[in-house]
Amino acid sequence: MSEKDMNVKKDAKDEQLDSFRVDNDGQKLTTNQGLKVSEDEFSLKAGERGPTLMEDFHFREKMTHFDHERIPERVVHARGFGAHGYFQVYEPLTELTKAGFLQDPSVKTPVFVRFSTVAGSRGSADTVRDVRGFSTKFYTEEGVVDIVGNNIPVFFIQDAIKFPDFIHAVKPEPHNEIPQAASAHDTFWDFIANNPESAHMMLWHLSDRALPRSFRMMEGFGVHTFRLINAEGKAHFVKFHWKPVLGVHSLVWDETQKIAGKDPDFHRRDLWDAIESGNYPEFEFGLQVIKEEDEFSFDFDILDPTKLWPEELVPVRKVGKMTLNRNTDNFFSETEQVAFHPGHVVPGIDFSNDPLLQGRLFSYTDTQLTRLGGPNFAEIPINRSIAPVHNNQRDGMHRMTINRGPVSYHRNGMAGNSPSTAAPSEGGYEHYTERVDGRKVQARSESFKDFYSQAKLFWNSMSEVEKKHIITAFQFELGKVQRKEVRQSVVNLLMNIDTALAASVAPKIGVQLPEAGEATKDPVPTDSPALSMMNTIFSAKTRKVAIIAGEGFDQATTKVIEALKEAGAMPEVVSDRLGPISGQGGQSIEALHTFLTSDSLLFDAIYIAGGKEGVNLIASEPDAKEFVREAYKHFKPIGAVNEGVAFLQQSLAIEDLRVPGIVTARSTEELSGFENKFVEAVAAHRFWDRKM
Ligand code: HDD
Repeated sequence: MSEKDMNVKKDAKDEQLDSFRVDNDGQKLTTNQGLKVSEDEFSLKAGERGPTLMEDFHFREKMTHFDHERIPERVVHARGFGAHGYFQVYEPLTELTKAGFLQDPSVKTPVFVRFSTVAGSRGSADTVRDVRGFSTKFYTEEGVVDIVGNNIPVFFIQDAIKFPDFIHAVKPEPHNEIPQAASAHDTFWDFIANNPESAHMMLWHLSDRALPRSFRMMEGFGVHTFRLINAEGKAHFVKFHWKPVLGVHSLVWDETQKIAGKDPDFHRRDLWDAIESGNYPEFEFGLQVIKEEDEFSFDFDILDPTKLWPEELVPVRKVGKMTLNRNTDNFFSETEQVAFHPGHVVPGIDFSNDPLLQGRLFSYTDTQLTRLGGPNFAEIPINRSIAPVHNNQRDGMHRMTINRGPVSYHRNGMAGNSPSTAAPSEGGYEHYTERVDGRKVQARSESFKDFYSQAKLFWNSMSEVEKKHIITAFQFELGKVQRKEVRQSVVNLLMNIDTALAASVAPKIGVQLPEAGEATKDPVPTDSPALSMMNTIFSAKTRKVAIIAGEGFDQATTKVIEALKEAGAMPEVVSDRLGPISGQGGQSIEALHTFLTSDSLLFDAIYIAGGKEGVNLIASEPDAKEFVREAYKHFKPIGAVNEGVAFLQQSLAIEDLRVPGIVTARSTEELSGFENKFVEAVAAHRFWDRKM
C-alpha cells in the first residue's frame, strides 16, 4: 500500500482483507504449525558430509509447499494485472434499476479490477496485439457484481459453443506450441476465414485498439446486452461502458514489438506506477439504454454480440466513475486468485438471451473448480462478498467457514427454517419473468446472419492513419500465415467489407484479388465518429517525458520540467550516468535512467536539454542518437533547446526541423513560451502526419 493511502479511511473490503494480511516484520520464522525454526539454511544430515535425513520435517514442509506453488493458469486471459479502487454513481438510477449500489452518489462501492490479454500465457509480454480483458468486481452491500468485459465492444463469435474452437485457433498451435501470444499464424486466420461472423471483431483486433498505450487509456465494454430492472419491475436493455478520463490511446506496432523485449511488464508497471504516484486511473461508467418495446427497432439484432449499438443512435449516458487507488499487497493472493463471473449480479441487474452470454453463465464457475481447486473459491479473501453469506452449502476442498449446528438443509424445523429465503421486498433476487416461446432448435437466428454491415461501419469510421495501420496489420498478420489458401480466403472475406482494403492487402501477401465480393448489407448510419480514436480526449496528464540532460544543462530546462509537472506530465531524466546532475544555474536534477537502462520506447515524448558540456556528454553515448531516432520514428513529440537542437539535427540527420511534433527554441525570443508549446505537443500524443 502506498503511504498516501495509509491515511485514507478503509472501505469495507479493505477492512475485510485486514484479517488475512500478515506482516513478517520483526517476527520469528516458524513452520506452518507455528513451531519456531532455528535453522533455515542447512537440512538435517547424518554428519556434515552425509545424506539428508527424512526426519527433517521443516525441510519436507518447505519443499512440499514450494513444489505446489503453481496453480493452473487461466485458460484464457492468463496474463493480467489488478488493482483496488472504488465506484460512485453520479445520480440515483432509480428509474432504471433497483440495484442498491446505483442509487446513492455518496456511497463508495469498493471494486477490484483486473486487466488482461487473452491469448498469451501468464509470463507473456504485455504489449502484444490482442484484445484486453477489463473485469470489474463491485463489492456491493447486496452481494458481488462482476462486469467481465473487454476493451473491444463486440466479439468474434455469436454462440458460446464455438468458444473452445476459437480459443484453440488463436492459442499457440498444439503440435509445437508456437507462436506465443500472437494471432499471426495459420490456425487463427483459418478460423476467421471459416467463421465469417468474426469479420467485425477481426477489424477491431487489427486496429490500434489492440495495442493500448496503457490500461488507463482503454475503453471497457460489457459487450453483451444486459437488462436493468427497476423497483416496479420494468426492464430496459442496456450495454455497459467504461470511458477512460485520459482518453483512448495506442502504441505504434513497431514500438509494441520492441517494448515486448525491453519491458515485457510495460502495462503492469504503468498501472502500478500511476497508482503509487497518486495518479489514480479513472473511468466513467456509461450506459446505453434501449426500451424493451424498441427491441426490434434497429437494423441489427440487439442480442447479437458481434454488433455494437452506434453511439450516434443510442448515446452513452455517463452515470458514475470508478477510481483505482490501491495496488495489491500480493499478486498471487489477489490478482491470480480473483474469480470473475458475468453471472454475479444483484437485484436490478439481469441477463438477455444473447447466446454468447448464456454460455458464459455456465463457463466461469466451472473453470474455477480446476483453477482454484474446488468449490470454495468464493471464500478466498479477494473473492469474498462484503454482504454476509449464509446457506446450506458445506464441505469441499479448502473449506474455511466453520458452520455451526446440526442443520445444513433448507426447509428445516430444527433451526426455524433458517437461513430463510428473502422475498424480493427484502432484497431477494428475482429473475426477470421474460416470456419465452419456441421450438428447441440448434440454429443461428436469421437476424444474426448479417456479418458485414458493422465491419463496414467500423472501417468507414476510421481516419486515414487508422486505416493505414489496419492495412499494415493485415499485411503483417497474413504475411506470417504459411498456407496460401488461408491467406486467399481471408482476402476473399475482406472483399465483402471493402474493396480498397482487400486491394491493399492482396498484392503484399501474394494472393489474388477476387473480382467481386458477396453482395452485403450496408450499415445505418454509414459511419460512427465515436469509433475513431482521433475523436478522443487528449491530455498531457501522466505522460512520461524523457528529459535528456547532461552535467551543465541549461536554465531553460528547469522551466520545461516545471511546466511539464504543472501539466501533470511525468518528466524523468535520462543521462550518461545515474544520480544528481547539476545545471548551469546550480540547479540539480536526479537522473533516473541511462541510455543503457532505458529507451525512448518507454516514454511518450522526449526533450533534449541545452548546455554545451551536457550535450557533448550525451553525444558521446553510443545509444543516445538511436534513442532520439526511435522517438521520431514512432511519431512522438520531441522538444529541444539551445545546443540540444544541434544534437537533434545530427541524430535525425535532418537540417530543417519544421516537422510536425518537433518543438525547438534557440533564441531568447523562441524560448519565451517554449514550454507551453512543448506541453501542448506532449498532450497531442503522436504526430501521424510526420513524414518518414
Ligand atoms: Fe471469457 C476469462 C471476457 C467470452 C470463458 N473472459 C475471461 C476474462 C475476461 C473475459 C475479461 C478474464 C477474467 C479475469 O480477469 O480473471 N470472455 C470475455 C468476454 C467475452 C468472453 C468479454 C465475450 C463477450 N469467455 C467467453 C466465452 C466463454 C468464456 C464465450 C465460454 C463459454 N472466460 C472464460 C473462462 C475464463 C474467462 C474460461 C478463463 C478464466 C476465468 O474465466 O476465470 O471461463
